[in-house]
Amino acid sequence: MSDIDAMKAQLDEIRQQALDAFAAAEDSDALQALKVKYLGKKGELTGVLKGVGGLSVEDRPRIGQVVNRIKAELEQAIEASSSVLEAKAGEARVAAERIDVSLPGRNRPRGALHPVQQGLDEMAAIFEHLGFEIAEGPEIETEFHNFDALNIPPEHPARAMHDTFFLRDTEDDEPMLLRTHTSPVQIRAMQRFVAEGHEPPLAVVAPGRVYRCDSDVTHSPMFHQVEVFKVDRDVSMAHLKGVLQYFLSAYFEKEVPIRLRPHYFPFTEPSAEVDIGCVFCSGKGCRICKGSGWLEVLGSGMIHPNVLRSVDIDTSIYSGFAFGLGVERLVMLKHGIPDLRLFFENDVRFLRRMGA
Ligand code: 2NM
Repeated sequence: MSDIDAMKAQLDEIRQQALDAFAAAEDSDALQALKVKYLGKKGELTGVLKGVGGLSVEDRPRIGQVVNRIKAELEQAIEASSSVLEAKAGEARVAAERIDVSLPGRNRPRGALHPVQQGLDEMAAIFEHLGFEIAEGPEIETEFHNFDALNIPPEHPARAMHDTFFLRDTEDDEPMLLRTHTSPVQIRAMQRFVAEGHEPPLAVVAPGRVYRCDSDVTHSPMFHQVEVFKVDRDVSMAHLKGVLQYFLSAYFEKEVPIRLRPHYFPFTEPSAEVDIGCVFCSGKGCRICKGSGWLEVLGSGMIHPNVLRSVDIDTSIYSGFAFGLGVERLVMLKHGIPDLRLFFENDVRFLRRMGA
């Protein structure tokens, strides 16, 4: 066999191998690698051309022609294989992404506000409607804001370790505690108001978490309060009673009778506990109201002059009313919830039934 025939046979061999390999390529990457292997600068076809020096001058262009023809053919074959592979990849993608639009949708269960949060929001909204400003403050408090400023003397039983969670009590540090009511928020609101140079009227509602070292069937060591006060010239018990009447009827969404009974709080004078006509028996007397026809719902009174003095409000000009209530208790009465512990168990069946 002449040199040129041997070369042609070799080229044909490469051509056939390449065509078989292209047809067998599994993806575009494999095909790209084969393109380099056969048609690249250091590829098989180029390799054959290096032997062209041993041919006669007439044979060299002939081999050149053969190589160019095979090159063109292989390039075409790669194009064709490439289209086939791309089409296949496309089909695979469509198959993988296929969705059955006739299947029922996957429901995301809707979340709901905790019933205590709903109660807080409803109560705050009623007071906002009456023109009270919402105030918040720290849950970790000083003895001054939680006790002294509220006319609660050092020997008062509420200060004992029994009721208050003290956080720090060293010789050099100021003792810190978890607030036992939201009144320190009221004190801070009054202090800020005075420090900014304003003169009353000032009307504030303070909703929030409070802590007492107390835990049984009707007491949780963490619960929520809403406290309200108004300070102005000539504020009287009549204003207190009017606001209470409006608030309690708005919250219970019906006209509820109220009554004030004399009581004692260190931070108010005079002080009164407030009852509503029993919402379960309409005042006829039942198990819930223990036959009295009344339910105790909150504590109230006229802000003690010592409290106003502690925040530098002039008691010869101004007076104020204040009251405070336990949110859990009011939410329980409104919705007939039988057990305080339901609020803290986070049983989703309870939360969902109360959901809003
Ligand atoms: C209550 C009962 C009576 C009260 C007093 C004040 C403040 F800071 F203005 F003096 N805030 N809340 C108050 C008064 C709270 O809770 C049973």
